Amino acid sequence: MGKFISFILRHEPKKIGLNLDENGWADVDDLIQKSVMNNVNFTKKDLEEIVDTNEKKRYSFNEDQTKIRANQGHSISINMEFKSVCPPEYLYHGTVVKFLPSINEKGIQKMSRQFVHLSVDESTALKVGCRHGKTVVLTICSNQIYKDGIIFHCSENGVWLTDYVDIKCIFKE
Ligand code: HQG
Repeated sequence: MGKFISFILRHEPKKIGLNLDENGWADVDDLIQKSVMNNVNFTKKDLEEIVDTNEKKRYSFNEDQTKIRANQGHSISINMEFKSVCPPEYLYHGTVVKFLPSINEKGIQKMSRQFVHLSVDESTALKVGCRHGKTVVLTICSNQIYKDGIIFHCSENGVWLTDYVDIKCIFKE
């Protein structure tokens, strides 16, 4: 169910005929109804449990719990109204060995997502990277990038987001 919600709220709401507003919010009743019509059955209580217990805090309700959205990770174009924030000196990007030649040539790109995703610590980055294969954690000189005028955001669930990381900003010992 978590995977389904993630897919719908981040990538393909149209798959079940759901509309997200410009800030990524879906109407909770509409989401439940359209999911049921597509043979995915859950209740509002199930959604509340997912929002509360998801280990990465991937989703949030609005104040009166009539709307839900993913906190980050979108490939569809929505405006999360993220503020620009000063990042810590270093952030981490978990990737895999097979992507390194391309990253070394082109830098870290957002690929299919709205942003490049960066982690606050190495162990989180390791978990992100291992989804794709043999993991490598890259240390990013985030504060340096910020000083160069590049904007950073931090999502509700603590994932750092930016547009692009140039290879010169990947820390090498
Ligand atoms: C790589 C999960 C070749 C990049 C995670 C990554 C995260 C390049 C892959 C969130 C490249 C994209 C996002 C280049 C970047 N050449 N490969 N120039 N630049 N890449 O899944 O960061 O669990 O879109 O290193 O926890 O892995 O779903 O991004 O390996 O927070 O909540 O291209 O997804 O969140 O992969 O993960 P992804 P990501 P959830």
